[in-house]
Amino acid sequence: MVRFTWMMGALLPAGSMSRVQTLQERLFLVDLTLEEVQAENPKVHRGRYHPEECRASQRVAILIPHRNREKHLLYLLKHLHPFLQRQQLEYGVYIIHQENAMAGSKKFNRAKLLNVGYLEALKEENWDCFIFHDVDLVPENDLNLYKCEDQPKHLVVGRNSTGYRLRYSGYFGGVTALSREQFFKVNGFSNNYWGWGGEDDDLRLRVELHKMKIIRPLLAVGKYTMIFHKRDQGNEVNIERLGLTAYSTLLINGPQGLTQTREHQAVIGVHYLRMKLLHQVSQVWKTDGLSSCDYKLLSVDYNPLYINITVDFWSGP
Ligand code: UD2
Ligand code: MN
Repeated sequence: MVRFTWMMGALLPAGSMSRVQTLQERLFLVDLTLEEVQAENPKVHRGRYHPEECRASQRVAILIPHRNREKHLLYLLKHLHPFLQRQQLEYGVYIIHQENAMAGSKKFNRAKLLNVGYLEALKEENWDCFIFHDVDLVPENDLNLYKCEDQPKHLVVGRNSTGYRLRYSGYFGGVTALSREQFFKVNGFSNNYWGWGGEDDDLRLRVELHKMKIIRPLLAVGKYTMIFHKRDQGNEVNIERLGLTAYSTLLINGPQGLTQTREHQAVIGVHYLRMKLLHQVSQVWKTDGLSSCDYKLLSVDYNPLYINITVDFWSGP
């Protein structure tokens, strides 16, 4: 049984105390247990739910990449299940967990895990829509629909930790919704992004290359609370992807400087990144993605509130 002893104050983002406080208090109860969340969601079986009183318009798979974030997962499950049920969705929640048994594969690979989630989930059900979902992002508005549209959708317009603003115009991180066909068309994510950063921009470029247009809900609708966290071990900034400016900062200030100004680095690196990646993506998207996603499937476990897929990867830094 997992018990949490977080101080509430540590979870509260500065500048938005009163409104977020209510939400955080409701969501992030310090003594919450998985058993309690299960008891609150009796209609979810083996990670899946379908509405009884109507037929859902889409079958939606929620894919959550995961390693060492059990607390966040618990809080997300608590909030997401009732949220999805209020939207009368037919859905399944998949956790894709990265194990590190094999030598040389210690770095986290969010994008590759999400490719695995897509491939494995389709073995169980012909899901219409896929939601690629960070474990630490909690949607604040029920009108933010977890379903796919005729164009790829970016659902995180703003989050508490960045002042509820879109970080930059091409931003495509956090939570995205692509139909089975849209994701297949772009050959999924690249498998080559080890560590933090870049994989979301790469997916955006794939989408744009295929003449699709990213859509977003209104800012008031696309609001999220990100549960406070520091950078994980094994998910250090992926320097190659950050671009020249960020790299020179690294040379001047050392890795510590880069870590401390992560958000800023991501923004200044993005122009260089855009050109560099666009150039590469147009050449490699066909051979780097779903079609080349090799992994070792260690287990598929059915928990009451989610399906847990554990994988290990052969290569990586
Ligand atoms: C941003 C993006 C995220 C991704 C990342 C760069 C937002 C809201 N999110 O997240 O989508 O593009 O930058 O890679 O902008 N994770 C683990 N264990 C780890 C490391 C990561 O479970 O050790 C998972 C987890 O689901 C987490 C996600 O990967 O939410 C993204 O990692 P992060 O939360 O550390 O990075 P963050 O918040 O900067
Ligand atoms: Mn995060």
